[in-house]
Order: sequence, then structure tokens, then C-alpha cells
Amino acid sequence: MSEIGVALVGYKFMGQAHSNAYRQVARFFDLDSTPRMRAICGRDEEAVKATADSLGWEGYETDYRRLLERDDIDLVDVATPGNTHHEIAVAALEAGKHVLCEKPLANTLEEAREMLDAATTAGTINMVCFNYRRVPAVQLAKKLLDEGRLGEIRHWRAVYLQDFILDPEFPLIWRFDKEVAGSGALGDLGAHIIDLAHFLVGPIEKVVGTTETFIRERPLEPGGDETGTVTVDDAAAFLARFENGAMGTFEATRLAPGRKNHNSFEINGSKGSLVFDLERMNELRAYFADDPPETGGFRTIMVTEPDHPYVGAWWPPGHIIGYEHTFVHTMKDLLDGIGAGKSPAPTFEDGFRCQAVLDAVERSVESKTWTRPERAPRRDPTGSGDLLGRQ
Ligand code: SOE
Repeated sequence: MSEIGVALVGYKFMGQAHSNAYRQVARFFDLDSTPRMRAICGRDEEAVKATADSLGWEGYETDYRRLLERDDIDLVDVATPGNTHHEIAVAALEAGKHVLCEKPLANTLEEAREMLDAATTAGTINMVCFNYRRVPAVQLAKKLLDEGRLGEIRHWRAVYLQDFILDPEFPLIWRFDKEVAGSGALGDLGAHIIDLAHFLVGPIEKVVGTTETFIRERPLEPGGDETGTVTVDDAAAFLARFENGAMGTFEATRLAPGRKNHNSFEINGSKGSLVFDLERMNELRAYFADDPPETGGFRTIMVTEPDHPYVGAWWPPGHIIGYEHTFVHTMKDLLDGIGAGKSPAPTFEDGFRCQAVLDAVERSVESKTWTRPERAPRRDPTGSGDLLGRQ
């Protein structure tokens, strides 16, 4: 069994989720290559040192460039705000490292293109952490769609709703700064449902959208009098047409009172429908039009059977899993991909495709017209091909 030396840049929410996944993955899944948690990296030495201890890393660095010089590090995991993804990921790829990058891939389409170029040139393994693809219920939805159980797909309807910034006194954190975050709800939450739509329905052909910033000024510090300007959207909504003819609606907001992490979609085809809600993530609701009328109707499938994707590694049927498992599953597939020399989807190419939709939505908001996302240059030889897996 080989060891993959891992370094993680960033140690807040995502840093914790990723660290937990590296700690757990080899304890539950049979792996050919196991992760060795070499170093975590952050600029505040006292904080990163304490985090290294509490999250189980062997050591720490305060400059990511140090990680790139180290021979004991094979994989660099970028879990920082969006404005640093491009610099760190490109440098890591140029140093010959494998790279996992948090979503969305970049803050602009230009950055995403350069990151994809760097990944293609490097020939190492690349992946974007769109973790919700690896919810077992989402994988089951994909299987049912691939088997044709829904027939021709006509509708995709997705919302990602949160309320954590509802209080106008919630301070002006980095997520409200376009320079740091790239965009607001659109890139933070909308990116997830775009990636799920790509995974489940296919490429998006064109979009038309609207965005709004309802709370334009926020205190610089909690409880402070001084305020600063919000430069990103609070909410975004757009219509889409898919290349396969399906229609799509997407809505992302952080101002939906009572909605904590409501990432939900419904898919309607000619033969049935599927419904998923992350807050009930062990379940998939399904309706099949050819069920007998007396006993038909929506059924709720508990996606906790050993034959369901990833589930066999965990608990007996009905013993549910949670948010953190989506990251463990991501790391499992990433480590397998490194072993096999194949970048697991979503690759940087898929990250570019998502970024192209975000970019098209923003352009459509300006132009008030239907807008086409730029096409991905299909060049990554380590990748899994187009969105349907075709090379
Ligand atoms: C905050 O809105 C956030 O943490 C996102 O940044 C994550 O990507 C999402 O999975 C949960 O919500």
C-alpha cells in the first residue's frame, strides 16, 4: 500500500471538513493509497499550529510555497477563499503536485481557464470539491437517470437557500467582498446546483438571470457603528435551457428565513420524477408513472442499503450518514484517482464548465438577454472526458 503525502491550505470551516475526511477515509474504505496528513498551512502561526494539533496534522507551514518545495507532499488541497485558488493551485500544479480545489474553481472565468491550462500541462491529478455529487442519494439519482428510468428529461428545478446573513447587523465578512469571494450567493450556493445539474441532466446551453443585493451596507465589526459596502449579490435566480432540450430553474439566496442549508432539486422526465433535499440527505423521493395507480405515488427511498453507492463502507441499513461523509467520499475517489492516474470528476474541466455558467449568468444580468456559457476547451488528458464521460 502506498502513502500519499497531503498538505491542506486553509483551516476554517472547509479546512475542518477536509481534515476530518482525510482522518476517516482509510478507516472505512479499502484504499490502495492512504493519505498521510503531512502539513496544514495558514498565515497566522499561532492559529495554524493549534489547528494542526486539533485536526490531526503532523506539522504546519505558514507559507504555501514551502509546501511546494517539500518532497514528502504529493497532494495540495486548496480550501481557502476564492481569490487565492488560482495562485495556489497553479503554483502547486507547476510544482508537479496533485491538486484538490474548493468550489467554485476560481473567481473569474479567465482564472478558471488558466487553472485548467495548468492542470492540463501538469498531467497530475486534479479535482474540484463539489462534495454534494457524493451524497449516496444523489449518486442513486444519477444511476436511475442513466438507466433511463425517468425517460426524456424535461424539467430541472433547483434551489439552494440559506439564512445565515439575514440579520442586517451580521458583519461584512470576506464573503461580501467581490475581490475575495468572486460573487455572493451565485458563486457560493448557485455553483453547487449548477454542478449538480451538469452531473445529473447535462450541459447547459444558455441562461438568463437576475441578481439582487438587498442589504447593501453592513457593520465592519460585530456590534460596530462603522459600515462598509456589500459588493456581491445576496440572491440570484436564473432560467436555463440544457443542450438535451430540458428546461431549468435555479435559485440561490442567503436571505430565506428558516432555510438553513436547503439544497434541493426536482427532476421531471417523461416517465417519472426525482426529488432530493440535502436536509434529508439519506432519502431520495421517486415517482414512476408506470406504477399501478392503486399503490403508485411518490415513494421515499432510504438510501442506506449496503448496495447503495458508498454506503457499504458505513453502517447497517437505516443508520444514517451526514454532511461530513460527502467529503470522505470525495477523498476516497480522489485517492483512487491518484492511484489510477485518472482525475475523478468533477475535474478542473468540470470546474471551468461551472464557472462558465456563473459567468454567463452575470453577463445575462448585465445584458438582460439569454447568454451562452463559454465552452470548455476539452484538453485534460487525465480527465474523465465531457460531462457524460465521453473522451
Ligand atoms: C456557506 O454558504 C457554505 O458553507 C458554502 O460555502 C458551502 O459550499 C456549502 O456547502 C454550505 O454553505
